[in-house]
Parts: sequence; C-alpha cells; structure tokens
Amino acid sequence: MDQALPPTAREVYRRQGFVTGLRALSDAETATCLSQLAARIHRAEQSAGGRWWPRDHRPHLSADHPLQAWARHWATRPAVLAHVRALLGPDLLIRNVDLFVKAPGQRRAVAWHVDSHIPSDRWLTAWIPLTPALAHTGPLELMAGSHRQQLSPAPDSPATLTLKPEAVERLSSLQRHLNVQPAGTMSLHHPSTVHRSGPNLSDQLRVALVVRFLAADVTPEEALSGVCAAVDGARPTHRMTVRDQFAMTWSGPEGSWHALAPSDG
Ligand SMILES: O=C(O)CCC(=O)C(=O)O
Repeated sequence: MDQALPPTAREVYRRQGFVTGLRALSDAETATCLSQLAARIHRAEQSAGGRWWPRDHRPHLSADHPLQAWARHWATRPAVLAHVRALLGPDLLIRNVDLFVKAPGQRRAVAWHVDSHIPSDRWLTAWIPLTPALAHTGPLELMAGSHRQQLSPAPDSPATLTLKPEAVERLSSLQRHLNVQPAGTMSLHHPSTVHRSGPNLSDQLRVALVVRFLAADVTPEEALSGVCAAVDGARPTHRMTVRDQFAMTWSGPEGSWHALAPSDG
C-alpha cells in the first residue's frame, strides 16, 4: 500500500504532466474517510442551525476548522506520501487542501484552467476522489503534454488561470484524458497541466479531496504562497513560513450530508 510510484509512472508524469489511477486509500479507508467527512459537516451544519460555516479557512484568520484534522490525516496516508515523494523528493509541505463537492445533478462545471501561471516542477496536485469518478459524475479531464506548451494568451497572474477559448482551441491537437477512476485512487498533476471537470449528472454527491503538495525547496513565488504546513517535520529551504494548519477551501451543497453520515463520526 505504501509503495512508491514505479519509474514508468514517473516517466509518464514527466511526459504528459499527470499520472492517474494510483492507489491512495484502501476501500475500507475510503469509506471511513467519506463517512467521517459527512459526519463532521452534518454536525457542523446542525450546530449552526442548518447552515454551514464559512467555507474558506485561512489559519491566520481563524485558528480552528472542523475539517482540519480530518484533512491532515487523510492527506498524509503513507501511500499518498510515497507516490508524491517519488516526484517531489522526501521532504514535503502542504500548501492547502480543497474539497470539490458537486451536488447530485449539479450542472456547473469547472472550466479549463491551470493551477499556476509560473512554471514549476516543485509542486503538484493530488486529486483523490472519495466517490467513484465516472464519466457522468464530473471527473477531472486533463490535456496530455499541456504542461510543456506555451499557452496563448498565457495566464499572467493567479486571477487569470482559467483559459480563454482561443487558448483552449490552440491546444486542440493534444490528447484529452477523462480521469475515470475508482474512489480511493489518486491522480497527480503538474501545476501547468491544463484540466477541467464536468457536471455531476448522477443522483449522488461527488466528492474529491485535493491536496497541493510542495517540495521543501519550492520558493514562495513558485508556490504562489509563502505559507504552508510541514509533513513529518520537513523544513523549507527558502522563505516559506510553516504553520500548524494549512489553508482549506471547500465547495458544495448544504444539507445533503446526512445520508452519508453515520450517527457518530
Ligand atoms: O475536482 C474538480 O472538480 C476540480 C479540481 C481541480 O481543478 C484541481 O484539483 O485543480
């Protein structure tokens, strides 16, 4: 379970800017992870009179967050770290975690974008579906080799990471990979890989745990942030500030969690 990425998968990552279908959590762990998440959200919604707390957690603004311990536990499972270390090296930092939750029948999609406008091989995104990533549940879709393409027009700030239609059109010769994969598996993608996700046409929630891992030698400019949390006491070699907690965001519907939540999570 904690085997590192095989050399062929590393080569695939370098060539196409992503690698998919890696086992991150066992089936039992995936079920536990999802039911814990549902229970925490359900409890928080209940205690807030049926509404969720702000979905954007910035540790420097509020010290505590009901999902922080949950996210750290699952983001740092041995198999997850072994695969990421094979690409970034032994010392890892976490910049932030995002939870992408799509309601049953949600038509809103995530448009073609990159995760950074600054080329860097010193960080990546781990995308872990906690529910099956099927063609009709809005899985990730990635363009192979796009991380080495010059985009035109090119995003020039974190506010312009979504591609203009003409930039997407210019990439039409690249192969598109629909990231259909079982719950509990993982894909890793490069910050410059062009990707998107579609609508959730199923009648189930669609949940993905997304972790932005940094190598310890990343610079704040490359990371698009000067703040991170350390994995297993790793120390950054540049000007990154290490905090106990990482930033988190999550999107998703209110009030849909009770069906997934056990009575005690
Ligand atoms: O899961 C999704 O819908 C989108 C995720 C994404 O764009 C990302 O991880 O960068």
